[in-house]
Amino acid sequence: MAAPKRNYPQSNGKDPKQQKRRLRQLAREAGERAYNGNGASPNPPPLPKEDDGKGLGTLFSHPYGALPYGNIFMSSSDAVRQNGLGDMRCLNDEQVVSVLQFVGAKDLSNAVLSSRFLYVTGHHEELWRDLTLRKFGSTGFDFQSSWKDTYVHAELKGRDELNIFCEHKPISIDGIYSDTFFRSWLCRSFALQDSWLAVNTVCTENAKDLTTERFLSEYEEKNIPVVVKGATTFWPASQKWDKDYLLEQTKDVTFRATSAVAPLPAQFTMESYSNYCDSATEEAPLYLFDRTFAKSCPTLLSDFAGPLKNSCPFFDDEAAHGHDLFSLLGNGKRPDHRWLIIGPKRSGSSFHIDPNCTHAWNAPIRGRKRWIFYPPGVSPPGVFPSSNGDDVIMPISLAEWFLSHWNDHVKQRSNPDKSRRPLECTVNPGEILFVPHGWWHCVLNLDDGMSVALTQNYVSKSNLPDVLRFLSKRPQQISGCRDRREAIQPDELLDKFMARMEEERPALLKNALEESKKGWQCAAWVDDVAECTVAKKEDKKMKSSVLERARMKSQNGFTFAGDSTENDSKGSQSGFSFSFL
Ligand SMILES: O=C(O)CCC(=O)C(=O)O
Ligand SMILES: [Fe+2]
Repeated sequence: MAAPKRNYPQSNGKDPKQQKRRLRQLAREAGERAYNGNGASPNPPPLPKEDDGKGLGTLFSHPYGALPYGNIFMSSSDAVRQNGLGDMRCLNDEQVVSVLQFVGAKDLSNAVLSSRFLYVTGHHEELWRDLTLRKFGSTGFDFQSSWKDTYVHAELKGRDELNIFCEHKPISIDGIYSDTFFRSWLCRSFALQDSWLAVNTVCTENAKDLTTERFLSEYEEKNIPVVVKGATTFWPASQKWDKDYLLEQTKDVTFRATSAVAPLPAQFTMESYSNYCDSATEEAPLYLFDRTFAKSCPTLLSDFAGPLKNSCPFFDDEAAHGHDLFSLLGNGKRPDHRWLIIGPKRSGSSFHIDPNCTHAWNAPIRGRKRWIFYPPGVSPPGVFPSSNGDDVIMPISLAEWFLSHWNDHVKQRSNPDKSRRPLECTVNPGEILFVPHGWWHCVLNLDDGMSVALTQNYVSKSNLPDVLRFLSKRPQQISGCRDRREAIQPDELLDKFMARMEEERPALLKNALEESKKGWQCAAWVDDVAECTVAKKEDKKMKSSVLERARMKSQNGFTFAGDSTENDSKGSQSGFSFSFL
């Protein structure tokens, strides 16, 4: 395993002997710290710093001391890596992490003791998250302040050793130059920039001034988003849903949370998920997207379902204007349509189009949400739908999208063709957002603690022609029913829906079928694949490099959006396959 002798750059002018002495000293100190108590460092890394007074904090240094690779040129050596990896040094850092993904908890714990570089690599949060989810994901676990502690805690549960369990404290190591570790850290701890929140181009209305007629004619029929202010302020949900209430109402219930980059979903109690939201820092946090809460926690449903009819009559499920036509299929049989969404700061939904050609509303109850919309048929930067629309590739996390595609996004704001410009807004508790069908959107949760929201998807008169066309032309993209036996399956959905419409709303059906024959009314879907905007020449070069990256990431455990195991619901965080075309 001995590394070959090499001359390392001496750019900082330090004496190599002195350097060696320093490293030996460091190793001795690290050994002493490990011996003296669970690896606790006498010099813990800097604590999170609130830098702008608005609660949008920055964690500014990597807890294990990793620096971007470029810093190596200011250093005298990369011996920490070379010596620490031995024969594995020919692998790049992502590959080293991939190798460690095959290692069990015991071996990983031993690996972290074998060198400073493996100490840092072996504490990569995602490795311990995956071990935890594989072993305890389906039975549940109490989230501690890190995934490693969570694993150890779950493993020791019920055993005497739990009494001597103490929190792991990272040791900051000199000489770790790694874009892999630094980028991942940046993506979980970046400060939310003021400029990301500065532009608000989505229309707004006051609930008291917005009649159903105006909502339908000015927004739903034109298929444009709108934020309705003061719409949910008096919902019992808005008044009551603090942490204690949610814990009380959800006792004995577990919720599923997923992340497109995690190998498996996790079952959380609300208490454990709340702890997770308070302390987890991950690039793509597990997002609680629960479609069963109305059944498992009926009080939560009653805290908004009735009041919605009064405060937002245009979203009333039973309104005469034919809102929520899928309800004719019957509860349980219809595709999933209602979700409780909870996540920590920086969690959210990567770019997607909502399922089955539906419209939606989304109401944040606790915590603000930042929304970015791209019009139907205009792919957001960094997002590549396949030409048949079955798959959507967004090989990076939501965090990395903000960090790396922001400038492209800003350019799109001044696209000479106004109809291709994105729209954006921050939605606050008390407000409700209309999400029209076919629009791409991504959502970032902005505030500390648990962000809690409700969302419901629907088919109404305005999108019925497109929905009928979608069910007939894109059956492979139908979602929200495949993993539930009682639900109507994709091959029957169109027939059963038309039959129920024929019984209950024959005139509406007749009209919609006529319209539907004329073609798609929303540019998100076209019949001729050649017309697909993403196939345009200028996108091609970019697309192939992104595909290559996505391929590499998928080998390293990242998923293609279309590969999501959650191909069947709205909420798999960045694993969306909701379709285009
Ligand atoms: O993360 C969120 O709150 C947004 C979810 C979403 O995309 C939706 O409700 O359509
Ligand atoms: Fe959505």
